[in-house]
Amino acid sequence: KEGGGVSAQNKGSWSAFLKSIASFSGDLSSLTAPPFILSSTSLVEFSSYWAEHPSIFVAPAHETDPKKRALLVLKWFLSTLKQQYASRSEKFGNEKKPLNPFLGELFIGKWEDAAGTTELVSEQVSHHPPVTAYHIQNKEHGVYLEGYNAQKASFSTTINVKQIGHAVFSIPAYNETFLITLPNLHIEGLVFGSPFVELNDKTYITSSSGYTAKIDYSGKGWLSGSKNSFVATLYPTGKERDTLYTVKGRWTKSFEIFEGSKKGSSIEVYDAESNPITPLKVAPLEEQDSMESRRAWRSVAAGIGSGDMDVVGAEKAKIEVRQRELRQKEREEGRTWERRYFSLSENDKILKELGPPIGVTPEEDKTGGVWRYDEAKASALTLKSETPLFLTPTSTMTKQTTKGSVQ
Ligand code: HCR
Repeated sequence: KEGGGVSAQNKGSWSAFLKSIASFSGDLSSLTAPPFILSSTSLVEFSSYWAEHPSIFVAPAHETDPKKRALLVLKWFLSTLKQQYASRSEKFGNEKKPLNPFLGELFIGKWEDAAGTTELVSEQVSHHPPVTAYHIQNKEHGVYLEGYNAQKASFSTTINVKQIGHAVFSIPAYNETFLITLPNLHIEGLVFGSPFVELNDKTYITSSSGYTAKIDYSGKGWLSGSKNSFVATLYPTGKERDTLYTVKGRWTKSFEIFEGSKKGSSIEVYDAESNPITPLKVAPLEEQDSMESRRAWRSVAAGIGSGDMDVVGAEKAKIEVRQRELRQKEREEGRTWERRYFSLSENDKILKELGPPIGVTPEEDKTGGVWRYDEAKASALTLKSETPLFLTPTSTMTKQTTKGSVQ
Protein backbone atom coordinates (compact mmCIF):
# COMPACT_ATOMS: atom_id res chain seq x y z
CA LYS A 1 0.00 0.00 0.00
CA GLU A 2 1.40 3.43 -0.91
CA GLY A 3 0.73 6.78 0.76
CA GLY A 4 -0.46 5.56 4.10
CA GLY A 5 2.57 3.57 5.24
CA VAL A 6 3.97 0.14 4.50
CA SER A 7 1.65 -2.75 3.68
CA ALA A 8 1.88 -5.93 5.77
CA GLN A 9 3.62 -7.61 2.82
CA ASN A 10 6.37 -4.97 2.66
CA LYS A 11 6.93 -4.53 6.40
CA GLY A 12 9.87 -6.94 6.59
CA SER A 13 11.82 -5.43 3.71
CA TRP A 14 11.11 -1.91 4.98
CA SER A 15 12.50 -2.57 8.48
CA ALA A 16 15.55 -4.27 6.95
CA PHE A 17 16.02 -1.16 4.80
CA LEU A 18 15.72 1.15 7.84
CA LYS A 19 18.34 -0.88 9.67
CA SER A 20 20.70 -0.79 6.67
CA ILE A 21 20.54 3.01 6.28
CA ALA A 22 21.48 3.64 9.92
CA SER A 23 25.09 3.00 8.99
CA PHE A 24 24.87 4.56 5.53
CA SER A 25 26.83 7.54 4.28
CA GLY A 26 28.15 8.76 0.96
CA ASP A 27 26.88 7.91 -2.47
CA LEU A 28 23.09 7.62 -2.68
CA SER A 29 23.32 5.39 -5.72
CA SER A 30 24.72 2.62 -3.51
CA LEU A 31 21.62 2.62 -1.33
CA THR A 32 19.71 -0.63 -1.79
CA ALA A 33 16.01 0.05 -1.41
CA PRO A 34 13.08 -2.41 -1.30
CA PRO A 35 11.32 -2.99 -4.64
CA PHE A 36 8.16 -1.05 -3.77
CA ILE A 37 10.19 2.16 -3.31
CA LEU A 38 12.00 1.88 -6.68
CA SER A 39 11.17 4.37 -9.39
CA SER A 40 11.49 3.63 -13.10
CA THR A 41 12.62 7.22 -13.73
CA SER A 42 16.31 8.01 -13.96
CA LEU A 43 17.79 10.93 -12.04
CA VAL A 44 18.93 12.40 -15.36
CA GLU A 45 15.25 13.27 -16.00
CA PHE A 46 15.06 15.46 -12.91
CA SER A 47 16.69 18.37 -14.76
CA SER A 48 13.35 18.94 -16.48
CA TYR A 49 11.87 20.19 -13.20
CA TRP A 50 13.64 23.50 -13.80
CA ALA A 51 11.35 24.67 -16.58
CA GLU A 52 7.97 23.02 -16.31
CA HIS A 53 6.37 26.47 -16.25
CA PRO A 54 8.04 27.96 -19.35
CA SER A 55 6.19 31.30 -19.12
CA ILE A 56 7.55 31.88 -15.60
CA PHE A 57 11.01 30.81 -16.78
CA VAL A 58 11.10 33.39 -19.61
CA ALA A 59 9.33 36.25 -17.76
CA PRO A 60 12.54 37.92 -16.44
CA ALA A 61 13.64 38.64 -20.03
CA HIS A 62 10.75 41.11 -20.38
CA GLU A 63 11.49 43.24 -17.31
CA THR A 64 13.74 46.28 -17.78
CA ASP A 65 14.27 47.10 -14.08
CA PRO A 66 17.14 44.89 -12.77
CA LYS A 67 15.75 44.61 -9.24
CA LYS A 68 12.36 43.49 -10.56
CA ARG A 69 14.18 41.10 -12.88
CA ALA A 70 15.95 39.64 -9.87
CA LEU A 71 12.55 39.26 -8.19
CA LEU A 72 11.18 37.43 -11.25
CA VAL A 73 14.17 35.07 -11.22
CA LEU A 74 13.50 34.41 -7.52
CA LYS A 75 9.81 33.79 -8.27
CA TRP A 76 10.71 31.35 -11.07
CA PHE A 77 13.17 29.50 -8.78
CA LEU A 78 10.56 29.20 -6.02
CA SER A 79 7.97 27.99 -8.54
CA THR A 80 10.22 25.07 -9.51
CA LEU A 81 10.51 23.68 -5.95
CA LYS A 82 7.17 21.88 -5.91
CA GLN A 83 8.05 19.84 -8.99
CA GLN A 84 11.68 19.31 -7.98
CA TYR A 85 11.03 18.08 -4.46
CA ALA A 86 7.38 17.07 -4.03
CA SER A 87 6.11 15.80 -7.38
CA ARG A 88 6.90 12.11 -6.76
CA SER A 89 5.36 12.00 -3.31
CA GLU A 90 2.31 13.90 -4.58
CA LYS A 91 1.93 11.48 -7.50
CA PHE A 92 2.69 8.17 -5.77
CA GLY A 93 2.00 8.97 -2.12
CA ASN A 94 5.69 8.67 -1.26
CA GLU A 95 9.14 9.58 -2.52
CA LYS A 96 10.87 6.91 -4.62
CA LYS A 97 14.43 5.94 -5.29
CA PRO A 98 15.30 7.04 -8.85
CA LEU A 99 17.41 5.00 -11.26
CA ASN A 100 21.09 5.79 -11.03
CA PRO A 101 22.14 7.18 -14.44
CA PHE A 102 25.05 5.64 -16.35
CA LEU A 103 27.87 7.76 -17.75
CA GLY A 104 26.77 9.52 -20.92
CA GLU A 105 23.05 8.94 -20.32
CA LEU A 106 20.95 11.62 -22.00
CA PHE A 107 17.53 13.08 -21.46
CA ILE A 108 16.41 15.38 -24.26
CA GLY A 109 13.09 17.10 -24.73
CA LYS A 110 11.23 20.31 -25.34
CA TRP A 111 8.24 22.23 -24.05
CA GLU A 112 5.95 23.88 -26.55
CA ASP A 113 3.42 26.34 -25.23
CA ALA A 114 2.58 30.07 -25.01
CA ALA A 115 6.27 30.76 -24.27
CA GLY A 116 7.28 29.20 -27.60
CA THR A 117 9.82 26.39 -27.61
CA THR A 118 11.97 25.71 -24.57
CA GLU A 119 14.62 23.04 -25.07
CA LEU A 120 16.23 20.72 -22.56
CA VAL A 121 19.41 18.66 -22.69
CA SER A 122 20.45 16.69 -19.62
CA GLU A 123 23.53 14.48 -19.54
CA GLN A 124 25.17 12.27 -16.92
CA VAL A 125 28.68 13.68 -17.03
CA SER A 126 30.15 11.55 -14.25
CA HIS A 127 29.31 8.17 -12.76
CA HIS A 128 31.73 8.12 -9.79
CA PRO A 129 30.70 10.42 -8.23
CA PRO A 130 27.30 10.67 -9.97
CA VAL A 131 26.95 14.13 -11.55
CA THR A 132 24.16 15.34 -13.85
CA ALA A 133 24.56 18.45 -16.02
CA TYR A 134 21.79 20.24 -17.92
CA HIS A 135 21.10 23.10 -20.29
CA ILE A 136 17.72 24.69 -20.90
CA GLN A 137 17.14 27.41 -23.46
CA ASN A 138 14.35 29.49 -24.87
CA LYS A 139 16.02 31.23 -27.79
CA GLU A 140 12.95 33.25 -28.75
CA HIS A 141 12.90 34.97 -25.34
CA GLY A 142 16.67 34.84 -24.86
CA VAL A 143 16.70 32.94 -21.55
CA TYR A 144 19.25 30.25 -20.68
CA LEU A 145 19.80 28.00 -17.70
CA GLU A 146 22.60 25.58 -17.12
CA GLY A 147 23.97 23.73 -14.14
CA TYR A 148 25.18 20.50 -12.67
CA ASN A 149 24.56 18.68 -9.43
CA ALA A 150 25.70 15.83 -7.26
CA GLN A 151 24.39 14.64 -3.91
CA LYS A 152 26.22 13.56 -0.79
CA ALA A 153 24.20 11.65 1.78
CA SER A 154 24.66 11.03 5.46
CA PHE A 155 22.50 9.48 8.14
CA SER A 156 21.59 10.94 11.52
CA THR A 157 18.01 10.18 12.59
CA THR A 158 17.13 10.26 8.86
CA ILE A 159 18.72 10.47 5.39
CA ASN A 160 20.30 13.90 4.97
CA VAL A 161 21.28 15.00 1.48
CA LYS A 162 23.73 17.77 0.71
CA GLN A 163 23.53 19.09 -2.82
CA ILE A 164 26.76 20.00 -4.54
CA GLY A 165 26.81 22.10 -7.69
CA HIS A 166 24.88 25.16 -8.78
CA ALA A 167 22.76 26.60 -11.58
CA VAL A 168 23.38 29.61 -13.79
CA PHE A 169 20.48 31.60 -15.23
CA SER A 170 21.37 34.09 -17.93
CA ILE A 171 19.74 36.76 -20.05
CA PRO A 172 22.31 37.82 -22.68
CA ALA A 173 20.21 40.84 -23.78
CA TYR A 174 20.98 42.43 -20.39
CA ASN A 175 24.41 40.82 -20.19
CA GLU A 176 23.14 39.45 -16.90
CA THR A 177 23.96 36.24 -15.04
CA PHE A 178 22.47 34.78 -11.87
CA LEU A 179 24.31 32.18 -9.80
CA ILE A 180 21.95 29.86 -7.93
CA THR A 181 22.83 27.49 -5.09
CA LEU A 182 20.89 24.29 -4.41
CA PRO A 183 19.00 23.37 -1.23
CA ASN A 184 20.05 20.61 1.12
CA LEU A 185 17.28 18.24 2.06
CA HIS A 186 16.32 15.39 4.32
CA ILE A 187 13.80 12.60 4.08
CA GLU A 188 10.81 12.63 6.43
CA GLY A 189 8.26 9.90 7.06
CA LEU A 190 10.83 7.08 6.90
CA VAL A 191 9.59 5.26 9.99
CA PHE A 192 6.04 5.26 8.62
CA GLY A 193 7.16 3.86 5.27
CA SER A 194 5.98 6.91 3.34
CA PRO A 195 9.12 8.99 2.76
CA PHE A 196 8.93 12.54 1.45
CA VAL A 197 11.39 15.40 1.01
CA GLU A 198 11.76 18.45 3.24
CA LEU A 199 14.27 21.21 2.45
CA ASN A 200 16.79 22.59 4.96
CA ASP A 201 19.10 25.51 5.48
CA LYS A 202 19.45 28.34 2.97
CA THR A 203 20.08 28.89 -0.70
CA TYR A 204 21.13 32.02 -2.60
CA ILE A 205 20.63 33.61 -5.98
CA THR A 206 23.08 36.38 -6.75
CA SER A 207 23.16 38.45 -9.92
CA SER A 208 25.81 40.26 -11.93
CA SER A 209 23.55 43.34 -11.65
CA GLY A 210 24.18 43.48 -7.90
CA TYR A 211 21.16 41.83 -6.27
CA THR A 212 21.05 38.79 -3.99
CA ALA A 213 18.16 36.67 -2.79
CA LYS A 214 18.45 34.51 0.32
CA ILE A 215 15.92 31.72 0.72
CA ASP A 216 15.62 30.30 4.22
CA TYR A 217 13.91 26.91 4.45
CA SER A 218 14.77 26.25 8.05
CA GLY A 219 12.31 28.56 9.81
CA LYS A 220 9.57 25.97 10.15
CA GLY A 221 8.70 22.60 8.88
CA TRP A 222 11.22 20.09 10.16
CA LEU A 223 10.08 19.69 13.73
CA SER A 224 7.09 21.98 13.96
CA GLY A 225 4.85 24.32 11.98
CA SER A 226 3.80 24.04 8.36
CA LYS A 227 5.56 21.73 5.98
CA ASN A 228 7.64 23.20 3.15
CA SER A 229 7.75 26.74 4.55
CA PHE A 230 10.29 29.34 3.52
CA VAL A 231 11.08 33.03 3.83
CA ALA A 232 13.08 34.73 1.09
CA THR A 233 14.49 38.24 0.99
CA LEU A 234 15.95 40.16 -1.93
CA TYR A 235 18.53 42.87 -1.26
CA PRO A 236 21.41 44.71 -2.93
CA THR A 237 24.41 42.35 -2.73
CA GLY A 238 26.32 42.98 0.51
CA LYS A 239 23.49 45.01 2.11
CA GLU A 240 21.29 42.34 3.61
CA ARG A 241 19.48 44.79 5.85
CA ASP A 242 18.18 46.84 2.90
CA THR A 243 15.41 44.39 2.06
CA LEU A 244 13.80 45.25 -1.27
CA TYR A 245 11.30 42.38 -1.34
CA THR A 246 10.21 39.59 0.99
CA VAL A 247 8.59 36.37 -0.20
CA LYS A 248 6.93 34.11 2.30
CA GLY A 249 4.87 30.95 2.11
CA ARG A 250 5.00 27.28 1.29
CA TRP A 251 6.64 26.02 -1.86
CA THR A 252 4.09 23.22 -2.27
CA LYS A 253 1.07 25.50 -1.73
CA SER A 254 1.32 29.25 -2.28
CA PHE A 255 3.54 32.18 -1.47
CA GLU A 256 3.15 35.94 -1.22
CA ILE A 257 5.48 38.67 -2.41
CA PHE A 258 5.82 41.85 -0.31
CA GLU A 259 7.69 45.09 -0.90
CA GLY A 260 10.43 45.73 1.69
CA SER A 261 10.42 43.65 4.86
CA LYS A 262 6.84 42.41 4.72
CA LYS A 263 4.88 45.41 5.93
CA GLY A 264 1.48 45.96 4.45
CA SER A 265 -0.30 43.76 1.98
CA SER A 266 1.34 41.59 -0.61
CA ILE A 267 1.92 42.76 -4.16
CA GLU A 268 1.46 39.28 -5.62
CA VAL A 269 0.28 35.84 -4.58
CA TYR A 270 1.61 32.79 -6.41
CA ASP A 271 -0.54 29.70 -6.14
CA ALA A 272 1.66 26.67 -6.80
CA GLU A 273 -1.36 24.37 -6.82
CA SER A 274 -3.28 26.15 -9.55
CA ASN A 275 -0.38 26.65 -11.95
CA PRO A 276 -0.45 23.67 -14.30
CA ILE A 277 2.82 22.43 -15.73
CA THR A 278 3.51 22.14 -19.45
CA PRO A 279 4.35 18.50 -20.18
CA LEU A 280 7.77 17.90 -21.71
CA LYS A 281 7.80 16.34 -25.17
CA VAL A 282 10.24 13.50 -25.60
CA ALA A 283 10.86 11.63 -28.86
CA PRO A 284 9.19 8.23 -29.25
CA LEU A 285 11.42 5.44 -27.91
CA GLU A 286 12.14 4.00 -31.33
CA GLU A 287 13.47 7.37 -32.53
CA GLN A 288 15.67 7.90 -29.50
CA ASP A 289 19.42 7.49 -29.41
CA SER A 290 20.59 4.39 -27.55
CA MET A 291 22.07 6.68 -24.89
CA GLU A 292 18.73 8.36 -24.21
CA SER A 293 17.42 7.51 -20.80
CA ARG A 294 13.97 6.08 -21.47
CA ARG A 295 15.22 3.95 -24.34
CA ALA A 296 18.22 2.66 -22.42
CA TRP A 297 16.22 1.82 -19.28
CA ARG A 298 13.04 0.59 -20.94
CA SER A 299 13.45 -3.09 -20.02
CA VAL A 300 14.36 -2.19 -16.43
CA ALA A 301 11.36 0.15 -16.28
CA ALA A 302 9.10 -2.63 -17.59
CA GLY A 303 10.40 -4.93 -14.83
CA ILE A 304 9.75 -2.31 -12.16
CA GLY A 305 6.29 -1.67 -13.60
CA SER A 306 5.34 -5.34 -13.44
CA GLY A 307 7.08 -5.89 -10.10
CA ASP A 308 9.38 -8.53 -11.62
CA MET A 309 12.63 -8.04 -9.74
CA ASP A 310 14.39 -10.82 -11.65
CA VAL A 311 13.88 -8.88 -14.86
CA VAL A 312 14.99 -5.67 -13.12
CA GLY A 313 18.18 -7.33 -11.86
CA ALA A 314 19.01 -8.98 -15.18
CA GLU A 315 18.37 -5.85 -17.25
CA LYS A 316 20.30 -3.59 -14.85
CA ALA A 317 23.19 -6.04 -15.01
CA LYS A 318 23.28 -5.78 -18.82
CA ILE A 319 23.69 -2.01 -18.58
CA GLU A 320 26.36 -2.33 -15.91
CA VAL A 321 28.33 -4.93 -17.86
CA ARG A 322 28.20 -2.79 -21.00
CA GLN A 323 29.39 0.22 -19.01
CA ARG A 324 32.27 -1.74 -17.50
CA GLU A 325 33.30 -2.91 -20.98
CA LEU A 326 33.29 0.64 -22.25
CA ARG A 327 35.41 1.88 -19.33
CA GLN A 328 37.85 -0.99 -19.87
CA LYS A 329 38.18 -0.16 -23.57
CA GLU A 330 38.75 3.52 -22.76
CA ARG A 331 41.51 2.57 -20.31
CA GLU A 332 43.16 0.36 -22.93
CA GLU A 333 42.99 3.13 -25.52
CA GLY A 334 44.17 5.79 -23.06
CA ARG A 335 41.14 8.02 -23.44
CA THR A 336 38.13 9.06 -21.42
CA TRP A 337 34.44 9.11 -22.30
CA GLU A 338 33.63 12.09 -24.50
CA ARG A 339 30.67 14.00 -23.01
CA ARG A 340 28.26 15.04 -25.73
CA TYR A 341 27.15 18.46 -24.55
CA PHE A 342 29.31 19.53 -21.61
CA SER A 343 32.98 20.23 -20.94
CA LEU A 344 35.01 21.06 -17.87
CA SER A 345 35.64 24.71 -17.20
CA GLU A 346 39.00 25.76 -15.76
CA ASN A 347 39.11 28.88 -13.59
CA ASP A 348 35.44 29.41 -14.20
CA LYS A 349 34.64 33.11 -14.76
CA ILE A 350 31.08 32.94 -13.41
CA LEU A 351 32.15 31.35 -10.13
CA LYS A 352 35.05 33.77 -9.80
CA GLU A 353 32.80 36.79 -10.26
CA LEU A 354 29.62 35.73 -8.48
CA GLY A 355 30.73 32.99 -6.08
CA PRO A 356 32.42 35.03 -3.31
CA PRO A 357 29.42 37.08 -2.02
CA ILE A 358 27.45 33.87 -1.40
CA GLY A 359 30.36 31.66 -0.36
CA VAL A 360 30.39 29.44 -3.47
CA THR A 361 33.64 27.74 -4.32
CA PRO A 362 33.80 24.89 -6.81
CA GLU A 363 33.81 21.57 -4.95
CA GLU A 364 35.66 19.91 -7.79
CA ASP A 365 36.59 16.83 -5.81
CA LYS A 366 32.91 15.94 -5.48
CA THR A 367 31.79 16.73 -9.02
CA GLY A 368 34.91 16.00 -11.04
CA GLY A 369 35.21 19.71 -11.90
CA VAL A 370 33.00 22.60 -13.02
CA TRP A 371 30.76 21.45 -15.87
CA ARG A 372 29.58 23.94 -18.49
CA TYR A 373 27.44 23.59 -21.61
CA ASP A 374 29.72 23.41 -24.64
CA GLU A 375 28.01 25.25 -27.48
CA ALA A 376 30.63 24.08 -30.00
CA LYS A 377 30.03 20.40 -29.16
CA ALA A 378 26.28 20.87 -29.26
CA SER A 379 26.29 22.53 -32.66
CA ALA A 380 28.64 19.89 -34.04
CA LEU A 381 26.00 17.36 -33.04
CA THR A 382 23.30 19.42 -34.68
CA LEU A 383 25.18 19.33 -37.97
CA LYS A 384 24.98 15.57 -38.00
CA SER A 385 21.23 15.46 -37.75
CA GLU A 386 18.24 16.96 -39.46
CA THR A 387 16.30 16.71 -36.24
CA PRO A 388 18.78 18.14 -33.76
CA LEU A 389 16.58 17.92 -30.71
CA PHE A 390 15.76 14.28 -31.10
CA LEU A 391 18.92 12.44 -32.06
CA THR A 392 18.21 9.58 -34.36
CA PRO A 393 20.08 6.36 -33.58
CA THR A 394 21.82 6.01 -36.91
CA SER A 395 22.41 9.53 -38.18
CA THR A 396 23.83 11.16 -35.07
CA MET A 397 25.69 8.52 -33.18
CA THR A 398 29.33 9.04 -32.62
CA LYS A 399 31.73 6.11 -32.66
CA GLN A 400 31.54 5.79 -28.91
CA THR A 401 27.80 5.86 -28.56
CA THR A 402 27.34 3.18 -31.19
CA LYS A 403 29.26 0.96 -28.83
CA GLY A 404 27.30 2.31 -25.87
CA SER A 405 24.05 0.75 -26.93
CA VAL A 406 22.27 -1.43 -24.46
CA GLN A 407 22.28 -5.06 -25.43
C1 HCR B 1 17.58 12.72 -2.78
C2 HCR B 1 16.86 12.14 -4.00
C3 HCR B 1 17.83 12.07 -5.17
C4 HCR B 1 18.27 13.48 -5.62
C5 HCR B 1 17.07 14.37 -5.99
C6 HCR B 1 17.51 15.81 -6.44
C7 HCR B 1 18.41 16.46 -5.40
C8 HCR B 1 18.25 15.70 -7.80
C9 HCR B 1 18.47 17.04 -8.50
C10 HCR B 1 17.14 17.74 -8.74
O1 HCR B 1 17.32 18.98 -9.38
C11 HCR B 1 16.45 17.95 -7.40
C12 HCR B 1 16.31 16.67 -6.66
C13 HCR B 1 15.11 16.35 -6.20
C14 HCR B 1 14.81 15.15 -5.38
O2 HCR B 1 13.87 15.53 -4.43
C15 HCR B 1 16.06 14.44 -4.84
C16 HCR B 1 15.68 12.99 -4.45
C17 HCR B 1 14.66 12.77 -3.36
C18 HCR B 1 14.87 11.35 -2.91
C19 HCR B 1 16.12 10.82 -3.63
C20 HCR B 1 16.83 9.75 -2.81
C21 HCR B 1 18.01 9.15 -3.54
C22 HCR B 1 15.85 8.62 -2.52
C23 HCR B 1 16.23 7.87 -1.28
C24 HCR B 1 15.31 6.72 -1.03
C25 HCR B 1 14.19 7.07 -0.09
C26 HCR B 1 12.90 7.23 -0.79
C27 HCR B 1 14.09 6.06 0.98
